[in-house]
Formats: sequence, C-alpha cells, structure tokens
Amino acid sequence: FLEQPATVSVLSYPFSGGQPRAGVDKGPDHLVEAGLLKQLQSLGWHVEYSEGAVDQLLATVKSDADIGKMKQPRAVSAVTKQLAADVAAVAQGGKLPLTLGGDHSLAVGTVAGTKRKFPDAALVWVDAHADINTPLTTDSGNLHGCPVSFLLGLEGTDVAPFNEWLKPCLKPEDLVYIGLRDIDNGEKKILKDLGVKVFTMHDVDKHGIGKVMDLVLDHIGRDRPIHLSYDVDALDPTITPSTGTPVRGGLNFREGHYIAEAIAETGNLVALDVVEVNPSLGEDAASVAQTVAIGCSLSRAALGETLL
Ligand code: Z70
Ligand code: MN
Ligand code: MN
Ligand code: MN
Repeated sequence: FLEQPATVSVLSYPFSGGQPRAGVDKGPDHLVEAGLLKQLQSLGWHVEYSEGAVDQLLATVKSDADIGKMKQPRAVSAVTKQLAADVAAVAQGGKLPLTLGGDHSLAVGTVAGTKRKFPDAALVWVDAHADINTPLTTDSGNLHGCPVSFLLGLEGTDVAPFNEWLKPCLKPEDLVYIGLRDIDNGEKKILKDLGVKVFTMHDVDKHGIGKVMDLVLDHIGRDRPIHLSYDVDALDPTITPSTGTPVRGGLNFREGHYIAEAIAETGNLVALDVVEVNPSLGEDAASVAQTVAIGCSLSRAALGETLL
C-alpha cells in the first residue's frame, strides 16, 4: 500500500492534554534522542521527521473548561484535528506515518487521518486499556480513555468541538484489541454490545501470542491495510515502567515485540502510533532509558526488523 522508496514520516506530537500527568509530552524527544530515526534508516527506510505544532495549536485554546465530563476537550480536539490532517497528507503521499506521542487521545487524529486514505483499514489496538469510554461513560474525564468511541461514533460522541471536524470512520468489526487487562465496567458493556474482537491477557495466557496473532489476522484478513496503535502500557510495568497508568500482568518483552513483528510480516502496515512513553515517571533513569529503548525497538519491529 506504500510507494517506493519505502518512506516513514515520523510525526512528533508532544501532547499530554488527554490525561493529567505531565511528562508524556516529552516522550517524542526522548525517542528521537535515543536514535530512532537512524535506527529506521538502518532498516532501509527513507526517514522524514517533523514536529507537530502543538504549542501553537494550544495557544489558540484560550480557556478549556470541562464540557460535560470531558477534560481539556478543546485542546484535544484542536491537536487531533491537525494530526488527522498531517497523517492523511503523509498517507496520501504514499508514505507511512509513525506518530510519536504523547498520550493516546492522539489516536483520534491518527486513525481519522489513516481512514481518509484507506477507508478499509483495520485498527489493531495494543494496550492494557480499551480506551473506549464515551463522554457519557467516562469516570475520569480523561480523553485518552475515549479515543476509540469517537472513531466509532458511539452515543455521546457527537459533541462539540469534535463534531465540527470529526466523522465516525471506524466499524466495530474493523477493530481488534490485544493485551487488555484494565477495562472499566461501562467499557465492558460497550465491547460486548458491539461484539468487538478482544484478546485480553487471559487470551494471551491461554493461547500464546503466536496463536493470538493468527486469530487477529484471521479476524481482520490478510490483505487489508492495518493501522497499529501501540500504547506502551500494554507491556508489563517491569518492561515499560515509565508510563502514566502501569497495570501489572502485561505482555512480556517478546510477546510485545512479536505482535509488532507479526503485523510487519503481513506487509500491510500503513500507519503506526507509539504512545504513552512518559520520561518523567519510573523509579530511576534506567527505568526511563529502558522504556524509551522499547518504544524504539517496538517501532523497529513494526517496520520490519527481524531477529535473523
Ligand atoms: C480509564 C479511563 C487509560 C491509558 C489510562 C483509563 C484509561 N479507563 N488509558 N491510561 N493509556 O480513564 O478512562
Ligand atoms: Mn491507551
Ligand atoms: Mn493504556
Ligand atoms: Mn496511560
């Protein structure tokens, strides 16, 4: 689905407004400083890099009072609207957008952008969390817990300012989750009512990650464009400690990388998000360095790095 020479366009989006913890906006700089761009070049990709104008976009938001339960809705909407345009432009150019977050509310923009070029794209969401709360079901009000509901157009998501630019673009059958283990009760009801394909950590334990990825690809098909949205909190906190909402019982190092490798093997990846790296969190500098290194190695795996 990409044009030659294969080009990855890395989009840095230093944004934290979808959740309350400072520092996740520093994720992109740490990933780049760890050498991500050169690593992707070494894999044979042509690499472009640009920084989203997050500061300028936030300067247009004069005040951002809650709307219903939603926190910082104008900031999230302004940033994701521009990100959708950026991702769509990259995709229209035959290149693969790699968005570095930043928190997972960014996926409202990335997936909306992918869907403009590839309306049939499947979405593989790797996360401890389902991020499918609606503005009506959310307890926290944090919009990084809600992006999937906006993409699906669930009840309560047809609200300003999002409905000024965002149209539902995802069908429940286009979506597969891997790694979930911290799902709110309202989210459980949504997932069951919609019949979304979910591979929780229980399923990873039961089948093993190899079988799970076979089932993932059975579900979405092996000839469709794939958008992979990777929240590093899908991995166990012993692997990626520097993230805002660590949940024990996560993917181990190989399971996490195998997911990315199996998607790469399809040859159908058209967009990648790596989000929720927070260099301000974690026990010590080694925790941060390890989490950042894994953000890089997951990116490489998804872009085709193999062990042999
Ligand atoms: C909870 C909420 C969430 C990430 C936390 C948590 C959501 N379901 N997502 N950390 N990445 O607030 O809606
Ligand atoms: Mn997430
Ligand atoms: Mn998460
Ligand atoms: Mn989080």
